[in-house]
Amino acid sequence: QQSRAQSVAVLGAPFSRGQKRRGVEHGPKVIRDAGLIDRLSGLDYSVHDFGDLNFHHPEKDEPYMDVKFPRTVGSANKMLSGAASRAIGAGHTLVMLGGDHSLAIGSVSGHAQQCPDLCVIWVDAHADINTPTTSPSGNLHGQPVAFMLKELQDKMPAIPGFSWTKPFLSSRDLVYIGLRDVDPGERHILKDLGIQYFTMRDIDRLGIQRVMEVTLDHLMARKQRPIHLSFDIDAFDPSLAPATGTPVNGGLTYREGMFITEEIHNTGLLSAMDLVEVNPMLGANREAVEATASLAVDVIASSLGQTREGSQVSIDEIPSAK
Ligand code: Z70
Ligand code: MN
Ligand code: MN
Ligand code: MN
Repeated sequence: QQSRAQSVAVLGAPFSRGQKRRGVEHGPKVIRDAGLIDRLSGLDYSVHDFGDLNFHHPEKDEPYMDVKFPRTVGSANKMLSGAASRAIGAGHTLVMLGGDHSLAIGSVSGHAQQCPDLCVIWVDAHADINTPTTSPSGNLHGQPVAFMLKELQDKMPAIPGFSWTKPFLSSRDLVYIGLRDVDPGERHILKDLGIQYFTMRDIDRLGIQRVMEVTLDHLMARKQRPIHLSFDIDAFDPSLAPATGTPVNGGLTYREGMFITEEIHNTGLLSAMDLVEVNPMLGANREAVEATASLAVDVIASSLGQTREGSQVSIDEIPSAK
C-alpha cells in the first residue's frame, strides 16, 4: 500500500464559538498531552507541529437571524482555511485538532483549494448539515456541511463573516457514518440531495466492513480522489468518549472506529483529517477526559497507518539463537 505523503502537519484550532459550551477550545492541548506527536513519530512520519492558531475574536458579534457568533466563526475559519491550504500545498498530510466542528468549514475549504476533487467522509453522531434557516439551535457547529455543498447554495443566506468562502463540494462526494441524532430539516436535506449516509442502525444491519466497502466504492466510483476525514469524537459511544458537548447513546464501538480509520488509511488517499469536539471541561473526572483524549489519539494514529497487527518496519529477520 502506498502513502501519499511522508510528512504530517499537526495544526491546533482552539475554538469554541460554534457551540455554546466552553472548554472545547482546550481540545488541542489535551490531545497533544495524550501523546499524539510521539505516536505519529513512531509511525513512519516526519511530524511538523504547526502549533495552535491564534484566533482573535471581534468584541461585538450580534446574532444574524438565529446564527450565533457569525463573524467570530467566519473569521476563525478564514484563518484556518489559509493555514490548511498552505500545509497541504507544502506536501503534508494535515491533522487539524479542534475545537468545535464549525472548524470543518475552514479545514475542508482550505483542503479543497489544493485538491478540488477531494471527497469527504464525515464520522459523527450528527449530520451538521442544518442551514441557518433549518437550525434549531443557531449553533454553527451544526451547520458546517451546508456551507460546503453546491446544491445548498441558494438556500444559504449571506451570513456576515463568510463572504470569503463559497460552496465547493457536490453532495455525491460526501458520505456520513455513525448518524443517530438528525434534525427534521437535516433529514429532509439528506433525502432530497440523495446523500449517502450510514446511521448506527445501518451499521447494525450491514456490519462496519460492508459500510466501509460501500462508502469507498461510492466515493471512488469514477476515479480515485483525495479523502478528507472529518471525525467528530461524539461518533463514539459516550462510554468511550464522555468528554464531549453532545453525547448521544448507542455510538460506535472502539473496534468499529478503528476499522473505519484502518480502511481509510489502506486506500492510501487520506490527505487531511479533523479531530473535533473533545471537551476536557465536560468529563466527569480526569480519567474520563484522558480516556477521551487517548481515543482521539488512537483515531488519528489509526488513520495514519497504525495497525492492530503490529509493524514490521524495525525488524528484518528473526534474530538467530546464537
Ligand atoms: C444539532 C444542531 C451538533 C455536534 C451537536 C446538534 C449539532 N443538530 N453537532 N454536537 N458535534 O444544533 O444543529
Ligand atoms: Mn459534528
Ligand atoms: Mn457530533
Ligand atoms: Mn502507510
